[in-house]
Amino acid sequence: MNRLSGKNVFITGATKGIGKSTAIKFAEMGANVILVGRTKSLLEELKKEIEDKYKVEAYILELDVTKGKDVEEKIDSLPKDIKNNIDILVNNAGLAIGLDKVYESSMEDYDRVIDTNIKGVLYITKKIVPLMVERNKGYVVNLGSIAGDMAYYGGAVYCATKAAVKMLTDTLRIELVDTNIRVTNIKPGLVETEFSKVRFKGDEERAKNTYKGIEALTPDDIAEVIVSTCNLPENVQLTEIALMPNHQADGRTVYRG
Ligand code: NDP
Ligand code: 8X3
Repeated sequence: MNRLSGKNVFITGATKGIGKSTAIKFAEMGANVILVGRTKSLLEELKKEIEDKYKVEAYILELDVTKGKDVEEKIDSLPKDIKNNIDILVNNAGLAIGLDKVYESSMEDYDRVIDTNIKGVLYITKKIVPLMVERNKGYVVNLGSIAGDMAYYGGAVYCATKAAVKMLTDTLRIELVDTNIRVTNIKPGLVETEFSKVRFKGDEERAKNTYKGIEALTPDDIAEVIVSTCNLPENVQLTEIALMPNHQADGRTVYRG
């Protein structure tokens, strides 16, 4: 059954990776999408692809989620009937930087990861959830990670931010318990995207090695899980979902053949 046709879905970090695949899968189901990211050209390309292929509406917001004032203003700039009728929010934009020891990482790197993965989620949530509360209707999906459940060498700040996403997500679910709004934390393991290229500041070789010898999850795999979750009957709320490739058992245990 398709419960998503005609819904309006707001997706941060939609220019590539998990966010882009998620936008396409929602559009395939007949949902309109609001695509958020910092790279205008990629947003425009995706909007065109989605509108041409799926005949739904795609809106673009060129937006850095770490800038609270811009978050408010750009969301306010959406057509009123879209802004006031956001059915699904996917807080996906996020990143990790480096794998250095916590006491050897730079303050700039601490700030960038914390600002994007925690404050970005908060700013977007603060702007959109009240609109859902007003309608007593909506779905919030946050991209956590198995990194939020288990620390690993060099992962201090990233793991801490994803543990924070878990707590923010759980708190939101508690605060919305008397509403029809559902809240889910999606916690993937290794997904092959540009995540590692960003983490290793453009070092393609090092990024590739992250996924060497395993069949990593793909952005489409995660998108399928997100879309299927949001398509469940309205009384069903999956609180969190951890998913990993077959040859990954937890944050540290990977079999590379
Ligand atoms: P990608 O690097 O492929 O995509 C990240 C997306 O986030 C891009 O669209 C990027 O767009 C956007 N983004 C980054 N910073 C900002 C910002 N300040 N404002 C707006 N958009 C921003 O990574 P993934 O698709 O892999 O990651 C998506 C999410 O999934 C992240 O939260 C990540 O932590 C999580 N995750 C990823 C896993 C993996 O193994 N890949 C595993 C578990 C969780 P642009 O640069 O154009 O702004
Ligand atoms: C990304 C997964 O294991 O690279 O959240 O931290 S991992």
